[in-house]
Amino acid sequence: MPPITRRSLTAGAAALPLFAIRSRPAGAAEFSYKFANNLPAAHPMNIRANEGVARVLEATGGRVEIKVFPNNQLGSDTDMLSQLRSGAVEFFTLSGLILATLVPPASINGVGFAFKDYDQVWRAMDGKLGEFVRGEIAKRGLLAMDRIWDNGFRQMTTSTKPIRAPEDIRGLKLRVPVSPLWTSMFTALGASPTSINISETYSALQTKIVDGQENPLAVIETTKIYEVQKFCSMTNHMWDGYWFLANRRSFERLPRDAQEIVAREINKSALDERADVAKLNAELRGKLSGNGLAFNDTEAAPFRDALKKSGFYSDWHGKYGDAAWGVLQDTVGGLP
Ligand code: X2X
Repeated sequence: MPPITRRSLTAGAAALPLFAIRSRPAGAAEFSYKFANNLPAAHPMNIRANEGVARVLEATGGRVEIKVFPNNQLGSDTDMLSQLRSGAVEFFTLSGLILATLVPPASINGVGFAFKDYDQVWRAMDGKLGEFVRGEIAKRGLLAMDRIWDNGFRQMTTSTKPIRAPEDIRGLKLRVPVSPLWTSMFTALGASPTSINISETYSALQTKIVDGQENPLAVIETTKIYEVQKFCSMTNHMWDGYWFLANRRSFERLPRDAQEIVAREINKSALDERADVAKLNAELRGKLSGNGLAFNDTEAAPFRDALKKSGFYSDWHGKYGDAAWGVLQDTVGGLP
């Protein structure tokens, strides 16, 4: 019998698949993936995502574990998008408007004053417009789950004055997310927009680097932005949603049945989250008033006219092209 050496032991172990399987610590998942996002743990996105990943763990018999990293724990949106592309995180939710820094057509749902209500939003995003954008995302090595998650209709807040009409936006030092469409739209309205990730927005407002920002009420509440703002003007100036993105290589490494389970459960959570956010955005006005924000309503028409006069719609129509613009108009009707 040959002497037992380290070498023969290792070779023997490698030949025994059972040994390899057993070498996983007891209870550890075969795939341990990360989902990173920019919203506080209390936002419905994280609450529903936590439920979704628990269902994935259960339905895969413990093989697929997805850990949720909320609240920019892994960095800003800009950082997390790089991490997603390199595979350092496997999943990440990002606004289509910010994703447009990589996939330009993905900002199309943010065209100012395009959507009238949620009925139009879901018809477009669960229909042809969403399908078009997901196709564009797929061309860049990323995968988007079918159901987009709700961020919401966006409202403007400031520490200086209410926004009642387009003139009130002129000269306003406004935080916008890092995204060409946002910068273009608020430049067209005469503001001085500064691109700042959400992770830095509270302190930028607190230290008066900027005087205002714009977000759905559910974000204004969960990020506590209301603590450093005085006015909230209900402009509903665009609808914004989060694509649930996967690094394609990481996703395709999962066995087929696990891929299907992940997609099914994440898409289910998206629908749950949509219901929560719509409800919250409808209820929060009362709560935030109680916290000291002064609310006012606005009419869309003068803002739309101001954007039209500045050439905003014709510029972006040109950038997206007739085909994509036509798909948007199929749901929302004629744009200016
Ligand atoms: O950065 C923002 O304002 C936020 C949280 O709404 C997005 O992710 C686009």
